Amino acid sequence: FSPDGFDGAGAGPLYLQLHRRIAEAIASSRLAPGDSLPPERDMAQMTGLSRVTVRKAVQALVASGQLVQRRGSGTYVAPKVERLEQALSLLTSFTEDMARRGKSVESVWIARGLHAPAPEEVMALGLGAGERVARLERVRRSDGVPLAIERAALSGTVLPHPDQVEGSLYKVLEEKGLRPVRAVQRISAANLGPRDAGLLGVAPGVAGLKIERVSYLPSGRVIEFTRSLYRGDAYDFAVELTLAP
Ligand code: 16G
Repeated sequence: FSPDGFDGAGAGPLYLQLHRRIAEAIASSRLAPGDSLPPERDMAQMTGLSRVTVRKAVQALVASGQLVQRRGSGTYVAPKVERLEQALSLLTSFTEDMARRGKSVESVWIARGLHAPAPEEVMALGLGAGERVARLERVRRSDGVPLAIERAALSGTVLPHPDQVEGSLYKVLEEKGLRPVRAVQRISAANLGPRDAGLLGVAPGVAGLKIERVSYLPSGRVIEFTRSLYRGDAYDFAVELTLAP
């Protein structure tokens, strides 16, 4: 972070010049995942730029997921995402998947509540007239890294208190004797919009995987309609194929 080379004239806004420098340091591993950045005040002093300019550069790198900020402890180079291979043919929950890998699970709730259903929720869940929908919206993280945004919808009759779901949804369903036994899943490509990208700590516009899961009870009744966005840089979905008859 030397003061050399910042060009007030031709090379674009100063904050973008600093942004580029930090991004290059990360790309070339001069700054490694987990390394901490000097405090804003020190960076301003080292570069001869104003604190406002330094803050703007750092915030842009936080928004694109290259840096992470922890309240009270500073700014760090974001942890490297290790790609996960996920079997596509097994009906498991996020909690079970991570437990099997020996990884932690954290969920950051975005919203939880009962609502008047959207037409597609009425269709997917087969809701009756006047029946409400329980929506659970959360960012699923593992070992501190955000991996997916999940927006689950269930019948409000099945889940009258969505605000009481804390950890695993499938565990709650299992306790009610409503664990799904079959599901149909659809995966498609999606570029992440600014809001979803921000929630996943990646740059807006990068590739994500949109996954829709409709899960069924042994009776054939639909229990869950979940729309998720998984990070494209974190997941490989794998399935075994057999010869077509
Ligand atoms: C999985 C499912 C999701 C389900 C969740 C329950 C996909 C794409 N989605 O992430 O439909 O609601 O598990 O997880 O696999 P939980 O029991 O940990 O809450």
